[in-house]
Amino acid sequence: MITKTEEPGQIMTIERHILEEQRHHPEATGVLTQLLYDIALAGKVIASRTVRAGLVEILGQTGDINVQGEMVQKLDRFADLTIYRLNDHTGRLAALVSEEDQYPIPIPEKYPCGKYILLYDPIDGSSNIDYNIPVGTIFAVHRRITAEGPGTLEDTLQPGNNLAAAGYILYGSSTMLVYSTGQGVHGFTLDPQVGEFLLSHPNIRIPDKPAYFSANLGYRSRWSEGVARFTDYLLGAEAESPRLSLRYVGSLAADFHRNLLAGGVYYYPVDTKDSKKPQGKLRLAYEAAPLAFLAEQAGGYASDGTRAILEIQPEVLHQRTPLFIGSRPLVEKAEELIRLHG
Ligand code: AHM
Ligand code: MG
Repeated sequence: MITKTEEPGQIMTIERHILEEQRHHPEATGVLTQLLYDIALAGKVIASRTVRAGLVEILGQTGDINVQGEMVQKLDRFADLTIYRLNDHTGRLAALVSEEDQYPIPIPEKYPCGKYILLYDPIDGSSNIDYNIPVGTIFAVHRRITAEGPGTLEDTLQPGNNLAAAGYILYGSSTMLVYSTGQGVHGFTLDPQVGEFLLSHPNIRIPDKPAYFSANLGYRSRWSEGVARFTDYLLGAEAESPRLSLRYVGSLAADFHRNLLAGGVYYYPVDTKDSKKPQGKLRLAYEAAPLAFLAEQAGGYASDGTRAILEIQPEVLHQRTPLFIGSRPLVEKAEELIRLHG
């Protein structure tokens, strides 16, 4: 007779997976495990709302009131509040940083402060919401630098190399959560009937042979000579150019996810004709750095065109950066052409 422990077909929930990851760190206290689980819960709540995103205007006009007694909100505001409310009181965080808030968000005085900092973009690709195109949540977790008390700006301004964990939740044809604590990259798909994220993509590695490239070619005339040459290379201008297909969703999490699984490169360079944004569009702390962490964990690479994203020490909270991310040889090719041509 087969005993229960020998029975094949174990279901790996995200909770169990995070717990097993924790066992690789004997010094771990379980706080990070719980924090990641809180983020997964926020992902489930946000996912349940994304399917109603198109109804917001209609429901809003009818004065629909939600359980907190508030008017129905736009999805990005809802996602931002959901992540905050599931994390402000747990004693695991010293501060939060949201794309939606100018300053670090303190933990209310009535709750204890913890040892982690959570930085997040609640809805990345939010311009896509109105068109029913996938969007994502991107998150980054740092250990605080200061010893105790409320988190400080210094705690929030850390290079990607210090990350304790990072990941994203993709609200697409299914909802996926992909994360890393520095032990590889693991993907989970939300089973809407069970209401749980189940391991569907263990140990993701970027394939050696890339398939796609992703960039907004509408801006091509605004890019530097090096980036223009990189684009020509991807379009097949050189004999040794890879044969790639172009795919650009305009939601970083979605474009990154595709290239992570299929191999490829996403880039959002400096707009040389927009002097107001000398550093491109994407934010270092909660867009570029967490995805760079995942890319490197999956055997890829991320650069600002001259140096590794993970090495950049942020100077201000919402610092922007050019981003080239995905298969290592392609990102290094971009660096080479930028080095040669600017
Ligand atoms: P957001 O966080 O305000 O949504 O902006 C970030 C998004 C990325 O997800 C996406 O890759 C990029 O902006 C698209 O920008 P563009 O429309 O200029 O191509
Ligand atoms: Mg964003």
